[in-house]
Amino acid sequence: MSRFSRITVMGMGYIGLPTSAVFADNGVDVLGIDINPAAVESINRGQPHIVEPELDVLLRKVVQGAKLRASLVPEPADAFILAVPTPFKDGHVPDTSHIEAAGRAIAPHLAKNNLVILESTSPIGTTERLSRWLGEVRGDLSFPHQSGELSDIRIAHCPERVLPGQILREVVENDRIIGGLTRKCAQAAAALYRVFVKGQIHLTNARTAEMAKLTENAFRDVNIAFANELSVICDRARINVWELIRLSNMHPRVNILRPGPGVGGHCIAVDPWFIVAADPERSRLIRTAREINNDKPHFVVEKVKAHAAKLKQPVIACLGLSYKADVDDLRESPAVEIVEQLARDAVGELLVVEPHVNSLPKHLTELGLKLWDFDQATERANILLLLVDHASFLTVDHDVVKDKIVVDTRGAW
Ligand code: SAJ
Repeated sequence: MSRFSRITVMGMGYIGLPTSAVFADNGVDVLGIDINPAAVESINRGQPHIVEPELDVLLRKVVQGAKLRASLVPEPADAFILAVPTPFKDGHVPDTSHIEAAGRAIAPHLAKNNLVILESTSPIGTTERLSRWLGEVRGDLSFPHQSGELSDIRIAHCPERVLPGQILREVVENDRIIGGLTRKCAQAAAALYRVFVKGQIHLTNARTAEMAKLTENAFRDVNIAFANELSVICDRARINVWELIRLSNMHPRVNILRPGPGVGGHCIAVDPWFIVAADPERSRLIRTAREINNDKPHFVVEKVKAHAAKLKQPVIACLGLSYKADVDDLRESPAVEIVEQLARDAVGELLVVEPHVNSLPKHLTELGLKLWDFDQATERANILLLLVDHASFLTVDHDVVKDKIVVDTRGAW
C-alpha cells in the first residue's frame, strides 16, 4: 500500500477532476478544491461540470463510495496536487498567479514529509518559485530550495499530457515525466503516481520536466504551422494541398500534419509562448509557428469574402465551432474567431451549425447569430464553410453540395 492515503487536489478543471477521480477509484481519499462554488456543489452531487467521455460514470461511483469530495477550502493531506490554469497575460507573458494562490492556500496545512506536486503547465523555474512561496509562509518547515535532500517537504513537477476526449484512458496509460527539485522529491512523486499510472515513469529535474511539457506542445504547433503554411502556398499556386501531403507522406521519413482553420484549445495555442517569453531572441522558429497558426483564421475569412463577393445574396453555412473534431470545447477556437469576423464584416447571412453545444456563446448571439440544424443550413446556404471535421459532418449528401461553393478548411470532404 502506498504511503499516500489522503490527497488534496487544487483545481477541479479538465485535469484536476479526472485525476482526482482516478486516484479515488484506486483507493485514495481525495479532497478536490475549487474556487467555483457551482463546480464544488456539482462534484459533490457526483456530476462533472465539464464534458469528458466516461467521467460522469466514474465520478458518480467515487462520490457515492465517499472516496472523493469537493470543497472550497483545503485540508491537511499526505500529498497536495496543484492543477490550476496557467493562462498568459498581455504580451503573451505567462500568468502564474493561480499557482501562487493555490500554493499559499495549501501552505498553512502542510506538515513534515508532505509531498507537493505541480501538474499545471508551467514556465521554466516555476516549481522552484513554488518552493519559495511555500517557504515564505511556513518558516517552521524546510523546503527543497533551502535544504535540498534534507527538506521536510518534497516538491516535484509532474506535467499532465492527456488528450481532451481521451483523458481517462491517457491519464492511466501515458508515460509520465516527473521532475523533482531533488532526487528524493522525484522518487516520492513517482511513488504517488504509481498508484494508477500504467505507463512508464521517467525521473528528471524540475526544470527539464517544465521544459518537456512546453516542448511537446511547441513541437506540435511548429508541425501544424508547417502544414498551414503549405496550405496557403498551395492555394495561391492552385495545388490541392491534401493530395500534396498525402503524396509527400509516402516518403518513409516524412509525416506532415493536417492544415486547418488555425490552432485552438487551451494548450497548443498557449504553451509555446511560455518558451518565447523566456528567451525571445532565441525562440524564432517557435514564435513564427505561433504567428503562422494565428494568421490562418484571417486567411480563411479572406477566402470566404472573395467567394461571397461574387454572389448577390451570400448565405454561408458555418459548419462547426469547437476547437477540434468531436469535442464541445470552444476555448481559443479558430472556428469561433472566423465566424465572429465574418459576422462583424457583414459578409452575408451566416447559419451556424455546432451539434455539440445547446447554445451559442453570448458574443455570437449579440451579433445576431443563432444555431442551425446541419441539414437545414446546408440546404439553404450557397457557401458551405467546413470549419470542424466532426464525424457527423463527414457523410454529407453530395447532391446538396454539388451546386454550392465549398470552403473545406479541414480537407474532410
Ligand atoms: N490541429 C490541426 N492539424 C493537426 C492536428 C491538430 O490543425 O494535424 C489543430 C486542432 O484542430 C486543434 C489544435 O490543433 O485546433 C490542437 O489539437 P490537438 O488535438 O493537437 O491537441 P490538444 O490541444 O487537444 O491537446 C494537446 C496534446 N498535446 C500534444 O499532442 C503534444 C495533449 O497531449 C496535451 O496534454 C494537451 O495539448 C495539453 O493539455 O497540453
